[in-house]
Amino acid sequence: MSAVDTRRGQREGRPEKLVAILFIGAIGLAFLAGFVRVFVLNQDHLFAPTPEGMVLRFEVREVESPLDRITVRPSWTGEAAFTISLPATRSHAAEALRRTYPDGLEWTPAASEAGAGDSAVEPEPGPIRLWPERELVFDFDGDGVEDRVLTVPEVDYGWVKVASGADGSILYENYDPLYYESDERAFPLGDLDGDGYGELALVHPRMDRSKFDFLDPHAFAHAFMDVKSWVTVVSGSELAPR
Ligand SMILES: [Ca+2]
Ligand SMILES: [Ca+2]
Repeated sequence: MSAVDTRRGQREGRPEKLVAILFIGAIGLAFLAGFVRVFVLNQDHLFAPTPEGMVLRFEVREVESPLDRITVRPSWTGEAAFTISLPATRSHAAEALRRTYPDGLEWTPAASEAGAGDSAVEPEPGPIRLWPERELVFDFDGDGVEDRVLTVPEVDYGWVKVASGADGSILYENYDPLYYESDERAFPLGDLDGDGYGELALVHPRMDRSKFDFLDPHAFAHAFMDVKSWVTVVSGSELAPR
């Protein structure tokens, strides 16, 4: 074979090589895109939530079991404050975070407030947990008529919707992806600051799934990222037409 034939043969082989390189490159890009989608873009639940009308946001520890419930309730005595109750888990005692509204500062309640009716560990942990009924009505839009938080099965898991008591229209909705097992996401707080518009606490529980479920597509990211929960407070005053 002459030197000319060899060069021609090399030139004829180039298109096949190019196709093979492009093919492998396309597979690589597809894999990268899939990786980005599953492990980066699909991890938005690991970042701090920003529900519409948000006034306050608190970072709290992750939940450790589907039975763990984060609850929020307003001051018994009518102060502009509320209590976030975090459940007892294997590694944490139950705790209560008390905060003022709208400043979000630490709140030390009066003795009457901190009495028997205000257990920081409500409900007591035990084999059977009885959770207090949530108050589901409050005047969110300030029209003088009590509005209602819809619950499962009226809405799907993960959704919070507030229906107007006046005409049944949906005044507010918020969705949080179901990376936890509780449907109790919304806790009306009444009108904490007395401006006529109701406040609503939303819980955003997060669980580190890498500890028990490696088949879950999020478990991989959870193993490398710090999983936290959040509690936010939204106000009807932030949503009212101005
Ligand atoms: Ca209303
Ligand atoms: Ca208010």
